[in-house]
Amino acid sequence: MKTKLALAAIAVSLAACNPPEQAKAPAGDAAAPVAAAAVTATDAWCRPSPNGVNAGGCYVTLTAATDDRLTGGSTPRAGSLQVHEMKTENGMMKMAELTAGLPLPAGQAVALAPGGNHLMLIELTAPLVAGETVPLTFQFASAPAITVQAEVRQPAMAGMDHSAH
Ligand SMILES: [Cu+2]
Repeated sequence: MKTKLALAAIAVSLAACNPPEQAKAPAGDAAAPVAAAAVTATDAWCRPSPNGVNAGGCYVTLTAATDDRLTGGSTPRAGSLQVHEMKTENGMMKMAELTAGLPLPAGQAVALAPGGNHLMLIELTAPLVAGETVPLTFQFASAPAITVQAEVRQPAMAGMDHSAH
């Protein structure tokens, strides 16, 4: 587990070393390799982390241009960022890491939202406080990594503060 997270962190650092796609793609160079189209991220936000809890849930909607997969991510605000799913076991809602990643079918907006698939920030460096902004970097099987700014805010629906996320 530790090793895997460390490797994921290394992969993120390597990806971060590459200049942005637009900067390095020479127009009209037929010999250039075909760059994987970027994934679009919208409505990134995080729930304020409950008192004393060292983890937080974040959400985003991702749209891939071609079939892709969200394989993981990172944030300077936490030790690790995992992709989780919610599933029912013996009548209980439980969450589990999507170790194989989350499929992103071409052109389809895939929403990570409360009660379903979500991003889990583990080992927060500090509590997530409403009003602040958290940078989240996502890695994909094909597309280049992207970084979005997630706003920390209460969920639109009140009265769900006791759900895990
Ligand atoms: Cu979770």
